[in-house]
Amino acid sequence: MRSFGLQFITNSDSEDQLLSSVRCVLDGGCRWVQLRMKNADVDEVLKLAWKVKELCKSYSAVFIVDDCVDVCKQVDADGVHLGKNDMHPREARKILGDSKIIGGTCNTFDDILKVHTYVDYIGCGPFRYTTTKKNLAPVLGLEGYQEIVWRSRSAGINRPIVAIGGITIKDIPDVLASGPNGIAMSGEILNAEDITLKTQQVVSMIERSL
Ligand code: TZP
Ligand code: MG
Repeated sequence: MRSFGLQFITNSDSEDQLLSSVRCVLDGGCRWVQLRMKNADVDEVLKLAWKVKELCKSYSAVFIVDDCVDVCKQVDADGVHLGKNDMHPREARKILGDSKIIGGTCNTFDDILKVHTYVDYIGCGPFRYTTTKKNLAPVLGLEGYQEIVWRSRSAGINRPIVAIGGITIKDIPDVLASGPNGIAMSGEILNAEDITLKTQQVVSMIERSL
């Protein structure tokens, strides 16, 4: 899988806000969107998934659905992102086949050992404390990434590792220098006064740092 640099993760329960944020990040040059709706039921996720899929398609952006393998299949999204309490990527692979992107959350090297053969990328974090996710695993910091990425590469595991959790634009050079191949972000972008401009800045910072 080629690296898409920035994965934007939605974080809104309001349809208008969510769709507007997706439009803004796409306008700002983000080409990898994850639909994450933690407080919504599956019907709401499905409804929004159709809409976000169309938006992503019009920008040739990759569209990933969080948690819901069925929604991914139903709307023919590009892929699904699975946490440690979701369906195991092995099962998801059976359902979705090889053409879909499967991302898996890992907080430790042992987590990576368990899923790396079934996933296309590894979401690895949290870099630091964030309020965007509940039940956060212990923070990794730069040293955590250095160790996890080094152990993975030494073991011949070459899946892209995407850093996540409390990352700000200023962190990007150091986080990427510590080993990960991409950055997933929510709050830093959504809290900006101008989401499109912030996305442009983040995308260019990632491009300069990779
Ligand atoms: N998984 C680990 S941290 C996180 C998720 C979904 C939240 C990322 O959002 P933010 O606002 O960039 O910390
Ligand atoms: Mg999940």
